[in-house]
Amino acid sequence: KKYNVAIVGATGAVGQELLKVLAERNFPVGELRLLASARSAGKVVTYQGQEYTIGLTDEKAFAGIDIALFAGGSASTEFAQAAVEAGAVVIDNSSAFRMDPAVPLVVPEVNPEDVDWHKGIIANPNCSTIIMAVALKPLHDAAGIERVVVSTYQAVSGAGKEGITELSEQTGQVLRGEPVDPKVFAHPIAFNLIPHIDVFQDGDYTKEEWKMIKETRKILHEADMRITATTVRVPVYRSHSESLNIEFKRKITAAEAKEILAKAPGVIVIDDVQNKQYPMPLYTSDKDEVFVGRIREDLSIDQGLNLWVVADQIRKGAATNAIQIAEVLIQRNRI
Ligand code: 11C
Repeated sequence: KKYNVAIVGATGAVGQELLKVLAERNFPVGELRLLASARSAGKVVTYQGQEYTIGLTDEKAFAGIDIALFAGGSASTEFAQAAVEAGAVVIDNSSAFRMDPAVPLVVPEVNPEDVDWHKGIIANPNCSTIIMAVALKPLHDAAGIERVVVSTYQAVSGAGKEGITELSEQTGQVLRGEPVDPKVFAHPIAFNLIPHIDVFQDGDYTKEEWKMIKETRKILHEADMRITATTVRVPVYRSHSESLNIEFKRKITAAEAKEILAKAPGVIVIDDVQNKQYPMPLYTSDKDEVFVGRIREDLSIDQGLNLWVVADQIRKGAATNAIQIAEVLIQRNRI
């Protein structure tokens, strides 16, 4: 069976990646409908040797569509409901519905069964949340997580194509001794780190930090899990990195954790410190897995582990996860 698929926001960083991942995974696409805002509607793009004219996203754009992949942004709030009313299942990469109790928030390696209760919309979590959840889940199953301290090192492409342009331009400007003029980020990002992603909210945490806390609790079905986060933008094009300090209810050794993670779905362990082997964003980009290394016991507490986790946030953090959700929907007969 084939499915008619719409991509809303087809020209952005996530939209383009959705197209690549659909093709790579041989997703059973019937009709492919590429949609965007008025800014991009009418453009012609070539995909797998065929030309597609980008259509305008509006209420009428979803007739006959089975799966609507929303790449993110305000289109979700405006048009997701129209897509559902037209009979499509929406897989939404924006933050609009993630914390809605009536909407499943799904990472296929962690909580695939949550797709079963969808009512038309399934939310794709925030990229840094997905990457952390894939690494936490097998360890939580093994030893019970008591508390997580996470610090992120997030690539500029988390802010879209414009983030990449800003880092490239500023790097050249700094090297030439010219002044820089930050637009996408609050401060210069070339040769700098910015401990500020998205807007500041309660307790002086950023929205990105709150997403990591609240979304992880929902995905793991642990409403009270103690999690604290510091999210930082770094001058890297692609792949988010995360330092995790995890306290467990039961003792788990580094050797046990390595064994568990090596067998965990969607995880690749790269941890050979003698040979300087650990995950790095330069080498995890364009890959679908979550890479884990520097697995060691936290010597400051009795039952703790430290991990270094890296993954391509446009792939596993967005496009790949969304298409895996669509695959789970098909496997579980929920479409
Ligand atoms: C970033 N995590 O790296 C953000 C981008 O909620 O899907 C993704 C925002 C989201 O800037």
